[in-house]
Amino acid sequence: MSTSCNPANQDHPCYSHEAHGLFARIHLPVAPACNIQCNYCNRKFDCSNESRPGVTTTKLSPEESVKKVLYAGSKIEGLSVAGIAGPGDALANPKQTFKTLGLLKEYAPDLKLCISTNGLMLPFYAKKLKELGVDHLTVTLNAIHPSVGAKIYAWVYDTHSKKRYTKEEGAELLLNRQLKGIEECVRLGMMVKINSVLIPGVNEEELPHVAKKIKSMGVALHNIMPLLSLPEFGTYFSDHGVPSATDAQVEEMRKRCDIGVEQMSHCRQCRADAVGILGEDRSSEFAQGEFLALP
Ligand code: CLF
Ligand code: SF4
Repeated sequence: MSTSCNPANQDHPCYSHEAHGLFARIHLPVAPACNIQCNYCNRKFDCSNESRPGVTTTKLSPEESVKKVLYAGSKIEGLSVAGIAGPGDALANPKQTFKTLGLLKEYAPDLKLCISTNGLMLPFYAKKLKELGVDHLTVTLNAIHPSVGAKIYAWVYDTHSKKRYTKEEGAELLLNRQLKGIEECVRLGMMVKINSVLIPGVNEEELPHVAKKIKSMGVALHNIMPLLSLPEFGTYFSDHGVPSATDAQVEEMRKRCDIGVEQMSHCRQCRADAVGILGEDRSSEFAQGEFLALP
C-alpha cells in the first residue's frame, strides 16, 4: 500500500506526495549537539540528515519554539507538522527535544510531531517518543555493512560507555542501534521513513542492500537524497574530492531501490529551521522577532 493512502499521512507533506503542495511543516532547531561525525557534515552548518548544508540556523529553546509554532500556525494556512531535525541530532539533545515535544503536545495538540535522527540513541528513546505523540520518525541509514559505514562515519560517541568508537567498530555500533531502533518504532506503530544519502563512489552498491533490509522491517518510505558536496561546505568528502550526486544518479538509484518500500521523490533537503510548504523557504520570515514577544 502506498504511504499516501494511509490516513495517518494524508496531511503530512513528506509522507504523502499528494499532501506536499497543500500542507506545511515547521522545523524547530532545538537540537544543536551531535553524537556522531558523518563525513558529509560540517558542524558549522545544519545537519544534512534533513537539512541543506550551507546555512547556519539560530537555535531556539523549547519555550521559544512553541511560541514560534503558535505564531507560524496563525500565519500559515495548512501547517500540519512540527518536526525536530537538527541542526545536530534530535536524540543527542534529549532534554531539549523531549521538553519541546511535551510542550507541543500541550499547546499545539492538532499538529503531527515528527523527528529525524541518526538512530544512535533510538533504541533507548523509541517508547518515550511514542508516548509523547511522535508518529512519524526518520532515521538516516546509509550503509548496512560496517566496512562501508566506516567510510561514511569518522566516529560515533556512546554516552553509555562514554567512549568514542571509530572505523568498523563505530559503524557497527551505529548500525546495530539503528536497526534495533527502527524495529522498535515499527513495532510501536510509528510511520518510519529511512533517509539514505547517495555518496558517489562510496555507497552505490550498498543502497540496494539498505532497501532490501528496510523492506523486511516494515518501513513506510525510503528517501534517497543526493550528497551535496561543495568546497565551501568544508566537509571530509568535499575536501577529499567526493563529488555531489547528480539528479541522474539519484534517479537511477531510486529505480534500483524500488523493490517494495515506496520511494520518496519530492524531498527538498530542508534546513533545520525550515517553515512552510516544501520547497518554499519562509524561514527568514519567522527567524526572529515577533513570536518571541508572545506571552
Ligand atoms: Fe521535517 Fe523530515 Fe519530518 Fe518532513 S522534512 S523532520 S519528515 S517534517 Fe521532508 Fe524536508 Fe525532505 Fe525531510 S522534505 S528534508 S523528508
Ligand atoms: Fe552532522 Fe547530522 Fe551526521 Fe550529526 S548526524 S554528523 S549533525 S549530518
